[in-house]
Amino acid sequence: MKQTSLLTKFPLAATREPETIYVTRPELPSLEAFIPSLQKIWDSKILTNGGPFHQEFEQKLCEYLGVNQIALFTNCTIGLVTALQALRITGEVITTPYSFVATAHSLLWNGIKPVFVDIDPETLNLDPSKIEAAITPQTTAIMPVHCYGHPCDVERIQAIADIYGLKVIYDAAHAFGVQCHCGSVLNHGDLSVLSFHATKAFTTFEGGAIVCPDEKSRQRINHLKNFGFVDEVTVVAPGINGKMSEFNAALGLLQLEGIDRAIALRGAIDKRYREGLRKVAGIRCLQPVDEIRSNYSYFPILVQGDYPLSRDALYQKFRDNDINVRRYFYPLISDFPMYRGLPSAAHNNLPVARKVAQQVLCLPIYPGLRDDQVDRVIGILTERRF
Ligand code: T4K
Repeated sequence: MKQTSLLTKFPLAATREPETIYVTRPELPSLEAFIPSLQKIWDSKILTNGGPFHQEFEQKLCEYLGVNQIALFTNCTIGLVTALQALRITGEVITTPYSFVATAHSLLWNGIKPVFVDIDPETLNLDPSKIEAAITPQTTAIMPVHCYGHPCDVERIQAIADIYGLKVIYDAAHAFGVQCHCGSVLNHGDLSVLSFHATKAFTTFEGGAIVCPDEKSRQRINHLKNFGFVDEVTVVAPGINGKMSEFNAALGLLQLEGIDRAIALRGAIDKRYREGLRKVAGIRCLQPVDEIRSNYSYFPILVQGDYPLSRDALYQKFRDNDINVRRYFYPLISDFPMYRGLPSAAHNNLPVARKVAQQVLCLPIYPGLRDDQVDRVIGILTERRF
C-alpha cells in the first residue's frame, strides 16, 4: 500500500489533540475509509454469526500475529471465561493479583477458586519461583498475565505445568503483536486470550480473541461462544454468546493496515520518555523483558522512596495539570471484597505485588500523543517545585 493512502486512512497523528492528556486514546482509521465496509454490511444485511468480515479478519489476524488458529470474541473477558470452559478447568487456578479484575473474575464466573501468587519485582509478571509452593491436589491450571505486554517467563511456567499436569491459559489482553525470542508470545501455553478494547494498542471498539493451537480446540471454542450449538438442533454445552459482530470485524481488518505504524509511533514515545526520565532520581522505568518486538501498550513508572513526592501526591499533581495518568494496577485484585477473604490474598503472601501497586503510575502513551505533550508529562516529573 502506498504511504499516501495509509496517511489518508489514519490521519490521527496529524490532528491536534485537546489539551487534556489522557492515559490512552484509540487510534482509528478515517470514517471515509470505513464507510465502504459499512456499505457492504448494509447491503448484505449480514450483521453477525460468523459472516464474511469475521472470517476474513480471523484469517488475516492469524497471518499478522503468526499463530495457527484464532476464535474472535465480543471481548477478552468472555474469551477468558470461555477458555476456562473449553479446557474444563475446575478447582483451583494459580494467578496473579497484579492485573485488571477481569483476570480473576473469569475464574469466579466458572466457580473456580483463584490462588494468588506473588509477582517478580523486575517483570511484574507471575513469579515462576513461587508457583510450585501454591499447587495443591485441587490445582488444575495456571493463568498468568503478560502484564503491559511484557512476556511472562513462558518456558519456566510450561516446565512447571508439565511436571504437575496443569493447563496454562495466558491472559494476553496487553500482548497484541508481541514477539519473543521464539516467535509470537501468543503461541505459548494451551490458550492465549487477547483484548481489542478501546484502550488497547489494537482496537475494534470492543473485542477479543482466543489463540488456539489447532482446529479441534478452535471448533470447541466456536461451539461454546455460540450457546453450545453444533448445528441447528444440537447443543453440546451451556455455551454463552461471545460472538464478534461484522461491524467490529470489518473495523479490525482496517485497523490491521495501520497497526505497524501505530506501534512505531508508540515506540518513539517510549524512547522519548526513557531518555527524558533517565536521570530522574526515584523514578524507575520498567525494562523490556524478552521482547524481540514490543507493542509499547503502556508506559508504567515506579515512584520510589527517594522521589520527593509520594505516588498518590504525584498522581494528584498530574490530575491538577489535566494529565490523566492511571494507577494500573492498584488496588490489587486480591484486595477487592470478593477476593480478600481467600488465604492467598493474605497481606504477607504478596509483598512484591503490594509494594508495586503502591508505586505504579501509567503515563500517557498513544499514537496521537505529540512530542510537546510527552515533554509536558516529563516536565511534571522533573520540575522541582513541589
Ligand atoms: N485482562 C487484562 C489484563 C486487562 O487489562 C483487561 C482490560 C481485560 C483482561 C479485559 O478486557 P476486555 O474484556 O475489556 O476486552 C480499562 C478498560 O476498560 C479495560 O479494558 C482494560 N483492561 C483496563 C486496563 O483499562 P478503565 O476503567 O481504566 O478505562 P477508562 O474508560 O477509564 O479509559 C481510560 C482512558 O482511555 C480514558 O481516560 C480515555 C481513553 N478512552 C477510553 C475509552 C473507553 C478513550 O479515549 N475512548 C474510549 O472509548 O479500564
